[in-house]
Amino acid sequence: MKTLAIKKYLICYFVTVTVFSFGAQLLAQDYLPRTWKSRKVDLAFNRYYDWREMEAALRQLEQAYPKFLKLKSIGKSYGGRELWYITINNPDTGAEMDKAAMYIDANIHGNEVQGGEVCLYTIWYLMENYAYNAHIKKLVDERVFYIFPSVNPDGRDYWLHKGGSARTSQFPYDDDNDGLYDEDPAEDLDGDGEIGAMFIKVKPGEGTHRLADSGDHLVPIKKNIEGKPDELGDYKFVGTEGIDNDGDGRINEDQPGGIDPNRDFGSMWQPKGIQRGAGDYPFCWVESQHTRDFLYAHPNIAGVQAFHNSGGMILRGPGAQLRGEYKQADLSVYDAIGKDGEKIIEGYRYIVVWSGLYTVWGGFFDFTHDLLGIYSFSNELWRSRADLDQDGKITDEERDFFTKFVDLENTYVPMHEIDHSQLGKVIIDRDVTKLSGRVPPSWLLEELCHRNMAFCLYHAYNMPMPSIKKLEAEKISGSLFRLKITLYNERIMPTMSAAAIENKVQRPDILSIDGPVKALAAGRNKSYGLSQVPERYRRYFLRTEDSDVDYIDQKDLKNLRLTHGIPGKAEIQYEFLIEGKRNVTVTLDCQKGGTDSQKITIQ
Ligand SMILES: [Ca+2]
Ligand SMILES: [Ca+2]
Ligand SMILES: [Ca+2]
Ligand SMILES: [Ca+2]
Ligand SMILES: [Zn+2]
Repeated sequence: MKTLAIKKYLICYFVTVTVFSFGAQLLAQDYLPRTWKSRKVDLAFNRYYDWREMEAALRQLEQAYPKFLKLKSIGKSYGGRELWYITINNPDTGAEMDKAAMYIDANIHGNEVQGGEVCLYTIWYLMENYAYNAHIKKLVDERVFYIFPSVNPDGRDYWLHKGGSARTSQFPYDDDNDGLYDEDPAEDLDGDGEIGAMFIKVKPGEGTHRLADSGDHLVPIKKNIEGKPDELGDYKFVGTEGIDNDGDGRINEDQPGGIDPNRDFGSMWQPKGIQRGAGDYPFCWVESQHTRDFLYAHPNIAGVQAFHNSGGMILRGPGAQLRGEYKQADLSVYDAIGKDGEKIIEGYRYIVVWSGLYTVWGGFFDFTHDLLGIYSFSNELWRSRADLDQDGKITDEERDFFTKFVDLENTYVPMHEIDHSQLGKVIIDRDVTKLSGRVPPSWLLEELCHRNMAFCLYHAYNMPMPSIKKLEAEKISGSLFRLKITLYNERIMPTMSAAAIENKVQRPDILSIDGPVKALAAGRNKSYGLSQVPERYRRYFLRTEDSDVDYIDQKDLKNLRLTHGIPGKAEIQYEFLIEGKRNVTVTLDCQKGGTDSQKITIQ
């Protein structure tokens, strides 16, 4: 009997594991809260995923949550990798295009990998918590998410597998202008997956470096105030790890690729003489063509986040001063979200690219803000935790202490010697592996994922949420009626950004009346609701002050174009002069925020 019982148990267990993919270990954890106990997909967020592993994780999530998740590709990268993305939509609460959508991408710079894990965490977290967390449920029910864990998977895999320089696209590019393309890549000569720095031993005084006092790594020699050496160096830096493949006397001077994909977008674009890393023309990179086409096909996108590293920044545009500052109405939206972002992501600063970082021409979020009218942020992920006394500066001593006694030298690579085919005995020294510096140590990755996801969710929550609040019909005389329509947008973002209005890049919202009645005149009630609009939001409201002029001249008054959209956190009212006593359906149709319909009987 005992054997039989065990067999039965094993069969049940096998079926459970196969059908539901529950981890064996989780089954037994009855003491955990239900949010943990019922997890369907067990993913680790203290590690990095290469593109094959990322695809497997995304498929696992899609299989566990088929109702909400769809895994698709927008096309292939230059290197032939699929550009995967996940759509999160609850079909029970409406069609995808009928809700405001949040677009999140990562890793456009191939070496800036951890945004990929933030994306994966976001999908995983939203799904695993949907059934238990009312706020998450509301977000998933109200919004759509398009999540791209890497828009440069060629660069991601190159960096994870080979190391070294992988910021750019992998599209061939002649960095040193010798007519040859990518002819001198770095080589991982010692096979440790890292591209280190190479040094040769020289006579004292001829070197750039010396042995550190600890004796286990090299440090640059100190220089005096005139820039002259203050001590004798006996190790000379000769280049990054690799050989001189083309015999031009230089090492690793033309590595794979060279076009900076985040200088390739067709907004404030400049050629390479002005903007280093630019291609021959905007959108010359196949990956950015795919991204652009996806964005064009999804006018429901109201929020954009593009993850980079590093430095701990919540960046907004513009990328260049020449663009001029954003309109006040847009600034108040950016400020409201960005400043709260500083609270959500500990230690990050909300800053403007050109003034707080550096000038960027042809950057992704200039394109999404200016040419698509989308409120766009870009987070520079990860800020070192080695500022132990929290005075805002990290000294060498603090860094060494952190590495040794907090990170426990997880990323430490001892200095070592190799035989170089061209240079003889060469010292390779790099202090730390690639999984440090620009990315967090593994044990801090999950926190980074969570906080940055939380910021994206805050951004997504504050996308427009327009609705028809009230319909009233007043009889004027006979079959003439005044129809009053009160519209409400309960969130911070307006349905149309000032950039979208100014650049005419978004179809206006449409307020339509469907039914056998005539609309003789229509206009916005300018004085309506002004006193109810909080002082700080009046600027959104006042922005629409000339909109009645736009639509009164319109030929088709039953489909009113609200050319200034609906301001954030505000109510506005439209009035129609209607002839006819019938049932009518009033529909508000916003590209960014969906549709709302209500019926009224006019009598
Ligand atoms: Ca070359
Ligand atoms: Ca190159
Ligand atoms: Ca190496
Ligand atoms: Ca060379
Ligand atoms: Zn970057």
